[in-house]
Amino acid sequence: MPADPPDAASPKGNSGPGDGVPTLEEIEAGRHLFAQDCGFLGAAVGTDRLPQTGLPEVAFAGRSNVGKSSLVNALTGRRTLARISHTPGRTQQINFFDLGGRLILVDLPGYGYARAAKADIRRWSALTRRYLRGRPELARVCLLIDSRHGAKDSDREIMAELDRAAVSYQAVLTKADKMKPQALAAVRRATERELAAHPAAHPECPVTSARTGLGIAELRAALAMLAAPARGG
Ligand SMILES: Nc1nc2c(ncn2[C@@H]2O[C@H](COP(=O)(O)OP(=O)(O)OP(=O)(O)O)[C@@H](O)[C@H]2O)c(=O)[nH]1
Ligand SMILES: [Mg+2]
Repeated sequence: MPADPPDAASPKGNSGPGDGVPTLEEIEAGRHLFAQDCGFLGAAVGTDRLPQTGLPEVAFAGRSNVGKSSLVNALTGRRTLARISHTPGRTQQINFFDLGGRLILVDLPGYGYARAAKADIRRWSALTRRYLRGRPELARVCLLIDSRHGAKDSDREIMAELDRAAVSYQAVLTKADKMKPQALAAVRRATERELAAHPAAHPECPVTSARTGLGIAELRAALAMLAAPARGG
């Protein structure tokens, strides 16, 4: 088996938001944004009206238990902002968080949890799909993928839907602390290869751990590029 190539910067360089390796300025902009106050704005369930903020939104999607709520907490440096659970399917509503009046973080219910009641699955997925399809404010979906498992068919369904809706998305590998470096590099390569076939997907797939903080500063930098400018300069 050939050796894994070193994790070098993308040869394409910074070709767009979230691509390549962030500069120090971008890392600092991300740190600054995510150090702002972050408050719970509200939740949507069932056929609720979705809140209107006029701010760009970044949504965190992925299978149940993949680590969506944990990633929101890690990004904002708060342990208890988004609820974390040992029970898959915990987040059953769309939760909106306001980050410094510049960016809305959206914690979505998970999909693909086999043991959840059918009615629950229908309710979550109808709400989540409605949100993902028809949300002009939605600047980016972070599609979280457990690095131990790689992309599953349920993730592929969501990718296809995001492609159809022309919603910009990027895959983010989670729970990297559970993986050996070589296996992690392999799952990253496989995921990036798969993303290359999806028109609305960013080509790079950052590796993160909410537990160790790996990749969090870089993801903050990528997401800060989507935020509204700070008020008053
Ligand atoms: N080792 C490790 N565990 C993690 C990490 N992120 C999340 N977890 C654990 O994974 C479980 C699920 O995390 P959540 O953040 O609740 O996952 P979720 O995707 O929001 O789950 P649902 O809301 O149920 O869809 C919890 O036990 C977390 O502690 C990580 O980076 N490393
Ligand atoms: Mg959750």
